[in-house]
Amino acid sequence: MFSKDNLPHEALPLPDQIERTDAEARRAADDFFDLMAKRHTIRDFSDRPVPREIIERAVATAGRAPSGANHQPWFFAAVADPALKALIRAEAEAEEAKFYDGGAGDEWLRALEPLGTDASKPHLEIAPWLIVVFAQRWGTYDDGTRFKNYYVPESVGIATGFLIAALHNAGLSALTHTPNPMKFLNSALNRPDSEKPVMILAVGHAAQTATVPAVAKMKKPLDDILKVY
Ligand code: IYR
Repeated sequence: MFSKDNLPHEALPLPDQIERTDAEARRAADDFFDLMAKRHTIRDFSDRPVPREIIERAVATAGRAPSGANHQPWFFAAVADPALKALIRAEAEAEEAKFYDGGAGDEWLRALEPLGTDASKPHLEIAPWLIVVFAQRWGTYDDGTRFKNYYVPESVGIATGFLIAALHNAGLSALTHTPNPMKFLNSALNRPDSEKPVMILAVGHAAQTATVPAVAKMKKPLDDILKVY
């Protein structure tokens, strides 16, 4: 992280301003809705490789998200190495086995029934990439001193949303996977204690035979999520 010691406020004219008429804006809003409405979380991945450059570009897009004090408190570990994916799968499945064996509690397990999930996670090896999202609880300057980060869960959540949208825009599918606890990812990926694993995104092309649970198509109507004042 760059030092902010000698970084006074300086106002730049808004770069890259996009000018649209209301009609153009409406069309753009509709087009983006149509694109995003076609995004589905899947668990059936093809083993078709995905070039590293596409993953890099999508993570660069995530890095354009807004963040508390612009501290960008995120880190993404992109894993293609089969041995490392196998290790992550084994560790995740060990946690998931306890979860599905009752650790989650009845209400949570009932809530998951329509999804049809269980402790078996072969997709963690089949998907060509696993992107592990870390939240940086605190940061360090280049000289090693610590600084605070702000609104970390919010910032990392927004960046992860950018990432999922960027992957989808590139024709890739993703699964947001959150084994609990995820501390094993720090040792597997050699990340410092300052970083908290937030989720694993399995990323790749959907298998031809991929399915989604019917419940996933039941989205709340706009009236339930928006009130205009
Ligand atoms: N982490 C488990 C359980 C799970 C929890 C939620 I909340 C989901 O939306 C889906 C699954 C698993 O991945 O199976």
